[in-house]
Amino acid sequence: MEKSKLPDPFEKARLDKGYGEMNDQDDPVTMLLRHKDVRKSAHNFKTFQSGAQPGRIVVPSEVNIRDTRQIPFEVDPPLHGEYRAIVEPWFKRPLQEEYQEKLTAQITSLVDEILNKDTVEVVNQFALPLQSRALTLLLNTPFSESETWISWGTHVFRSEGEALDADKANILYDYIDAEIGRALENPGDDMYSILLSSDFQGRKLSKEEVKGVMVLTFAGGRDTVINAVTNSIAYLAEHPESLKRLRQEPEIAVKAVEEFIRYFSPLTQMGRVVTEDTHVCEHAIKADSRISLCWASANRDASVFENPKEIVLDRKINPHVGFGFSHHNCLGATHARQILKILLNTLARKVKSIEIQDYKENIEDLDEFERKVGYYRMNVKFNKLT
Ligand code: EMZ
Repeated sequence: MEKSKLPDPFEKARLDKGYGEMNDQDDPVTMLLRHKDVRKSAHNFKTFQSGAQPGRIVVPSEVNIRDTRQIPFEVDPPLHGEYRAIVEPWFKRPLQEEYQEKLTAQITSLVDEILNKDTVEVVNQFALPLQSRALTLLLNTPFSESETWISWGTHVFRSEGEALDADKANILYDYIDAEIGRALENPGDDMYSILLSSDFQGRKLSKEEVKGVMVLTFAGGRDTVINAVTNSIAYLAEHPESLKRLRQEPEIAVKAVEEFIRYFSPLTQMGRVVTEDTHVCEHAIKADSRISLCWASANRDASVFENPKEIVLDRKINPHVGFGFSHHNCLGATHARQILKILLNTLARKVKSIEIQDYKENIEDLDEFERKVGYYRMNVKFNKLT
């Protein structure tokens, strides 16, 4: 099998019964596997809520390492929409030309850097710095901050081999508290200052609310972006014809990004807490238990996607749910899409071929299922286009 393949562990269960079950820290999860059920349930915030105890909709649950409610992620409508309206314009800035120019400059310089090396460990020497540096643009903070964030590794709540790491989480909380303190004392045009001065229901956002948005911003787009970048490189290594096609038809990068997000599904699933006894796929679900919307499974649903196991670079119809679905769709998606598009175009312009030397896969243990999400490490050699 190709090394860059991400197999679909859900196929049989999706076809047979439509759901899977996993135990997560004694708070079991019924995973919805079909595209139709995932979308329908994502809409139904009354029965399937996000605004439960902070951390509970995440799988693995973060209730033991987090009290701060992530905003707008862990809030249900109608309040959700009010918060979202405040943060949305800020998260749409990556559409601005000036923003994209800065992002292009960052990515170009990183690609130039790796082209001068013999071997590159893609996760830590490329994807992580790329994500952290780009985050300085999203937060509008000094570039030098990225050094601190890089030192935290690929996930702010997890370490390799450890699903939840409370010590690590505290480093993030302390950092954000300090930054909020700094912004209060000395406001500027960074994201903390902008949020602290935002009007919400006739008052300013509180420190705790701002912290909630910031924790989401640091946590939500980190391992997901890193996995998307690393998986893209693995794919291009094994598909030089795609690299060539992107060079000849740079305009297809927009479609390629969507297809990569569908195929990689960087976030496997997101939970909801059930508010009343109900049924999914003829399976009874009790109030106060958890379900999950399994984006990764929905994105391989053959009743929606032709050849779901293949990457079709310019797939025409692509209603993937890789960025979630409905009102909670990914707030960082605009930023993530720009990063990936610029990355693909930059690699196509500068790289002739990529050779994978060795790697260690990151496999999620979902009880009934095991899912490859990316790599802990991947050593590659980039060959320059001359
Ligand atoms: C949460 C989540 C958001 C969670 C869209 O996903 O991402 C996870 O990586 C974090 O651990 O806290 O932010």
